[in-house]
Amino acid sequence: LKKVADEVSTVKEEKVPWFPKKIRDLDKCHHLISKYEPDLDQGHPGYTDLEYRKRRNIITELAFNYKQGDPLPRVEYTAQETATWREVYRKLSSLYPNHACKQYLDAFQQLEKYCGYREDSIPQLKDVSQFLKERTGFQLRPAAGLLTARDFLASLAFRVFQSTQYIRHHSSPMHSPEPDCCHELLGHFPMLADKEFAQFSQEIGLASLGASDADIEKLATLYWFTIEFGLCKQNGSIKAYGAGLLSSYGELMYALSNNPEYRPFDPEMTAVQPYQDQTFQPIYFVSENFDAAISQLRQYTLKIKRPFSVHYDPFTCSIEVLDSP
Ligand code: NLE
Ligand code: FE2
Repeated sequence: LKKVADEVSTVKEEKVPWFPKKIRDLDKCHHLISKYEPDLDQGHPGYTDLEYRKRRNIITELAFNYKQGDPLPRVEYTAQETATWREVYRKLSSLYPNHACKQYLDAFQQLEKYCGYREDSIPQLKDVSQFLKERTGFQLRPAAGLLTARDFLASLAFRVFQSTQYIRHHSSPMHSPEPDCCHELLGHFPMLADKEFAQFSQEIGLASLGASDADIEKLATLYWFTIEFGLCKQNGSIKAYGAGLLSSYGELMYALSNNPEYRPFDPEMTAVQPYQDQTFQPIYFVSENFDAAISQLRQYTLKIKRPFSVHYDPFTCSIEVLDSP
């Protein structure tokens, strides 16, 4: 596997990690964290299923060969894959009305109405990308698996969301330790159809560009406990807005069962809370409401120190780097 890029550039005599400046540079932001791949992890439900591993490799190959601007590849999903999707979709859509936050429910309804979301076929990235582009300017790009936080966050700066296209193993529909198309389609994309959330996602991406490893680590932890596993209060009850919950019916039920530990969301504390990604989370952070979560995260990202500032030019889809005054 490829090594994380360690090219450096010099701004005001400080070493700044390389970061993409043009949307095309995202072709270089595809470094994987491979610990959960079925070929390598003996605990993966697909480890002993050679058929599944072969299929995964075909689909990840599409992502490895993808270049910015190419049409998004379509995948002909098999009957077994569609059956897994059907089970996940059915179960989750019965839980959403009680467990998902309002912003999610609104967007999910739109996706069902205008973007072909339904239980008997797996939506294609190409169609969802076009839908999101029209709503919030977000576009999708195929990813081969779990990316490094630096690469994943950098793409958000361009309103690009890197998305896997293979599906979880049929033996464990209720939870997957790694991202798969159920996670992207049901967890992330509805939230990316929300204008406010899309704006904030780009801001967190911009804040990550050229940030130190320590700051990236904290941003990734915050991302984990909010965008992946965040809960918020709405009309007196606790709802999920995190993608990792909204794509796993096992964990969604668990997270709202009153059994785990709940802590109030506070970015400074949350940013240093250790986490694991193999099974359900023992702790969830709860925000007073959805907007509060976003504005607290925003405040946090504004405090990250860099010897320069960045500005996104939407006409050229590129980053302008400005020296700090
Ligand atoms: N646990 C999630 C799911 O089953 O959909 C995926 C989390 C990916 C970070
Ligand atoms: Fe995710």
